[in-house]
Amino acid sequence: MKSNTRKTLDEFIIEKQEDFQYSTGELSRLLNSILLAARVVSYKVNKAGLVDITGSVGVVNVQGEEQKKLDVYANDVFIQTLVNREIVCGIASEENDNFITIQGFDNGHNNKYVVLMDPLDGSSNIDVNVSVGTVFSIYHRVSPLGSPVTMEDFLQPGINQVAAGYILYGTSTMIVYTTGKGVNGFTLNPAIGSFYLSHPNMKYPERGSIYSVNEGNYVHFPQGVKNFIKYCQEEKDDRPYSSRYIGSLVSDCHRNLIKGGIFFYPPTTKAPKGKLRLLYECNPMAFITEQAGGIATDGFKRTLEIQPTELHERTAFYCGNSDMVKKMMESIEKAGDGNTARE
Ligand code: AHM
Ligand code: MG
Repeated sequence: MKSNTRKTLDEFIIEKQEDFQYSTGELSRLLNSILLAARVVSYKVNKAGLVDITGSVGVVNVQGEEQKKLDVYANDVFIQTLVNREIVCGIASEENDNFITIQGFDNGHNNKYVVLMDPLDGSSNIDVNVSVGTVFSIYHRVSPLGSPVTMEDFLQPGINQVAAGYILYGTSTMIVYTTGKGVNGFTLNPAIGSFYLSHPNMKYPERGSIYSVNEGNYVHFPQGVKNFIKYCQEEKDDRPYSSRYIGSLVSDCHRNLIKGGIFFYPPTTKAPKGKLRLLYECNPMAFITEQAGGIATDGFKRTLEIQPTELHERTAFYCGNSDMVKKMMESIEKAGDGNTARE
């Protein structure tokens, strides 16, 4: 009998086919397309520093080739892979102002799914050799099959996600995803190009002991958030907790999922609604967080229940171990100054 850790992602997807809500194989093929693009991006990320991928867009290098920032490159790779395979009817990306409409092979609009993604999150970390990630979200379209996608297909609350995941380009490349039946993580063997099940059924530890926030923004945080940080630093019971912040959402959340902790990006004066994007970053992370037994909220409301009103909408975001997120919410409520940044 094969051990779990030897199972490839392809084998896992085939085995779990019946878990997929609309089990025609289309979602499996879509996930496989995302994996293909992830392998290409992973290869390129690993060569950062060796090739001209940290330069600015529009600059022509000595070979007469256009230099591309890695986030633009990743955006192109994911979009082209999905467009070429005609597997989705629309894509919205953090890198693009508007969503893209994709016609199927028959020139119709008969694909069921839309993908929303941040192709390379935390890309400023690339120049200093720190982990970055891709975050993606998959929804069933709400507009009728056969017609071009509409804004309503993309502005769905996160609760409607059919699948979501992230790819972490770290010391190894991993994909962690959910289809609403738990969370599983797979690690890429770069020599073979296959992802292997390395983290089955991921769950937050019972208690968290890490808090992750950009504390440089402390003076601008709502009072409840400040009080929570002070609570984490207090010498009492199992505290003080450890502060860990990479500044790369995928890496910070991934570490907290494994070790137990809370990640938060509250509103600041510079970003009064928070910095992170509801559709591309928070919703997929919230889906994974909940599936792993954690909580994701804007401070008051479950992230997955927020009704988006625009593609690039931002939100305050608190996610991680349920004990820690509950404590944060209590602290925000007790302070009574809402979720607003301080001047
Ligand atoms: P980006 O989408 O422009 O890369 O920004 C998102 C990133 C997240 O990965 C991370 O959590 C956050 O920005 C860090 O922001 P800050 O540098 O303000 O702490
Ligand atoms: Mg981002």
